[in-house]
Amino acid sequence: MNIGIVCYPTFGGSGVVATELAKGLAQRNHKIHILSYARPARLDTFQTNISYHEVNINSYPLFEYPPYDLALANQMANMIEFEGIDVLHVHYAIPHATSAFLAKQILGERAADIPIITTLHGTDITLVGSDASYKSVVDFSINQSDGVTAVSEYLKEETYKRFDIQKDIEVIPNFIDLDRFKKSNKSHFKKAICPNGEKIVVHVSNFREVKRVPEVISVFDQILKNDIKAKLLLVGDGPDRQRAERRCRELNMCDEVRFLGKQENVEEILSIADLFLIPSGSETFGLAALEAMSCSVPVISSNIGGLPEVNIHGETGYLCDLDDIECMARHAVDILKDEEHHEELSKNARKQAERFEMSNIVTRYEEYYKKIKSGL
Ligand code: GMT
Repeated sequence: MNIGIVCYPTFGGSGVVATELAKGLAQRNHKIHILSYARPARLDTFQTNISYHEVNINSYPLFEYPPYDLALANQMANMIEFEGIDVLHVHYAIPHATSAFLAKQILGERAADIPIITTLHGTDITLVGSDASYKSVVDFSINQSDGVTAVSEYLKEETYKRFDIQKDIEVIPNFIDLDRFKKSNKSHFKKAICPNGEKIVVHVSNFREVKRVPEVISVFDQILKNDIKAKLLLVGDGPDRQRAERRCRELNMCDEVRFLGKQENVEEILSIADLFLIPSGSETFGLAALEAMSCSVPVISSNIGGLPEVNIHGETGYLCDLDDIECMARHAVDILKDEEHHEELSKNARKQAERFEMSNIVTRYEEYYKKIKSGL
């Protein structure tokens, strides 16, 4: 098939899932056309069967806000027509599903049998999408899509609760490349960071408020106070970076915390991790947790959103109520102090990650494309 994939290019989950899906489909000889406003972070090397199209938005003095959605729709219409697209798969409802609807309207009969598939990822529903300024447009655009998928059961239910959706939503979860995300020997790296055999606690996110990075630091502070020698590696960057730095200064433990910024090869850092913390206030799936688990790292997360579908309490790690620092710290200390228990959780974490193995999920998307296309 000739498949158009539209996504945000950022390190955030939806862009990562879209790009990894593009790579998986390209390996199966589909021709993939990625459309975005910049080259996606995970599209870092040349890939046979993938072409990248950049959305051009020219500025004009009248436009205080350049109309990205229109430029996107225009380019989608061109792509469908001139590249012979069979399926257009957009990731994140806003504005991608809306622009896709417009592109299809522009082409009329010429695009009647080209399905628009929208994958809902999370904040497009739970935060941004539910905002009154966008809600009606999101409602409309989801209902106009020919196929709709969500990355977890939680997100599916939440979408039905928050919007007036008449479509069936198919749950196709996030996935993981088990060969890339596996524990590998990085002992030289571990020694450089922890010369005295300290434990390594890791958090990876885009440091938005919803990720609760200062809370990660508070949990880590409790770990140190329980006489565990440890280092905290914070991977990523974003708006809460300064608040996080302030929290570690207030707690007087900045020497034990390393801010590593955005990293391409997260699997190398996860390979030396003993524990992964993800205390998010909202998380429709938690791809970062899955990446950690695939590298055999136990996870302590909040008990919200789609996280319980990924992290299994008492098996692959622990889940605590939102903002319950004491609970997260207690479990963290137990895990880090008990090697046997740590070993068991690590094994289970990897096993659970295997349920989300990439090629199975890529097959599910392929089948879904065929099903929706044959219904048009
Ligand atoms: O979590 C983010 O800030 C990025 C966000 C996105 O929309 O790109 O991630 C969402 O989609 C990911 C991929 O499907 C999910 O794994 C994340 O849980 C979800 N984030 C939130 O719900 C906050």
